[in-house]
Amino acid sequence: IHITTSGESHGRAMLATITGIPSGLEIDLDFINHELKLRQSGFGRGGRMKIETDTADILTGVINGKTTGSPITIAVWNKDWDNWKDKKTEPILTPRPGHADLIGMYKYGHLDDARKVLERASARETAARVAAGALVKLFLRAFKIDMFSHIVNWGGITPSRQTENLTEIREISQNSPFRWLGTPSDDETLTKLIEQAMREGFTLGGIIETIIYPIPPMLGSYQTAEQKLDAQIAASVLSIQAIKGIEFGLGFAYANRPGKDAMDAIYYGERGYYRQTNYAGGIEGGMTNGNPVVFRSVMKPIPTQMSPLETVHVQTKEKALSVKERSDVTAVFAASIVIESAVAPVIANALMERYGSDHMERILEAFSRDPSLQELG
Ligand code: EPS
Repeated sequence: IHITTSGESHGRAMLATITGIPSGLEIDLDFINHELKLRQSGFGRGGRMKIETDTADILTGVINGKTTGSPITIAVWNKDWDNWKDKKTEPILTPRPGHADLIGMYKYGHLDDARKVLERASARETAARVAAGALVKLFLRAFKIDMFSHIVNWGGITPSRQTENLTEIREISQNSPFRWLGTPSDDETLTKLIEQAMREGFTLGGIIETIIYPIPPMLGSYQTAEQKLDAQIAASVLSIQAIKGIEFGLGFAYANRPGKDAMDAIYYGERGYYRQTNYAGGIEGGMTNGNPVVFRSVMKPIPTQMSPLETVHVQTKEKALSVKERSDVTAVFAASIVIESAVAPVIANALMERYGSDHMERILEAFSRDPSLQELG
């Protein structure tokens, strides 16, 4: 599966072209649209989210509700296009720190206006990624592979409720307005912080934990650098706007432990091999080991600030303040959906490498015949 997106934030549409989806996959459009809706959710989004109601318009590759094996094109039409198509915009000559503006202007020869850079660099692009990623999630669902994310740090606030129980984490976080384990009092603290950010013109980032479970073992490989599943997941997550880091399992906390307390001891019982811990975050040697795949991604605060930052006017080279653009105050909730969408094709590709890639029925059949799946638990 390969996904390419195209489109500008205020252009006609955000598009995704998806190649490599096998034939015979049933398309659940409601699911895709629900994912798009989730991407638009969360307290702290900007005015644009009031304009858009993102939905997926599948233009190619699906006939009678099923994929044909041909390239799929999805359009998410920008409603805001109507407001922008005849708009005369002032050139942007004061690049925003933290954004692609300055380097993009030089790289692509847009020294007359950063708008040509920011229209594409904008996180609006993630609408197309989520449409495509949701379709890939449907593929994963056919193999009972599931994933969800929850926020473990939002603007420096960590939810006071903690649990290791995945069912509990899922239930609480997926029903929380902040997609976290926060108590009502945590929700209130965070609401106040976001309101303060709105008032004072600053932005907020956070940390998102993603859990992929159930997930079969043996996805990925230690054979080559490209096949290592953790490396592929990291690459996909780091390709998302504003994501600056990722850690698997114990992650950076590995540094504080002796090796004897940092590996997941192996046991064998009635249901095959099992572990009592999951420090590895479900991946050993670049391969899934059957335990939940767990990783955390950090999102920096959105660089567009309503309280402008110091910058330089690219023509006069004089000190200036960065341009104020309508934006979100915080989009950590949205990022959690985007992360899942970015990772879904990585998992799907690893699965198809093992079980085939042409036709759903044949892939499902090869999957159900794999004898080692039982042993590995
Ligand atoms: C976004 C739409 C954009 C931004 C945001 C993401 O809408 P507009 O530019 O029209 O306000 O709100 O983009 C950014 C945060 C960014 O840094 O570019 C969306 O649909 O997610």
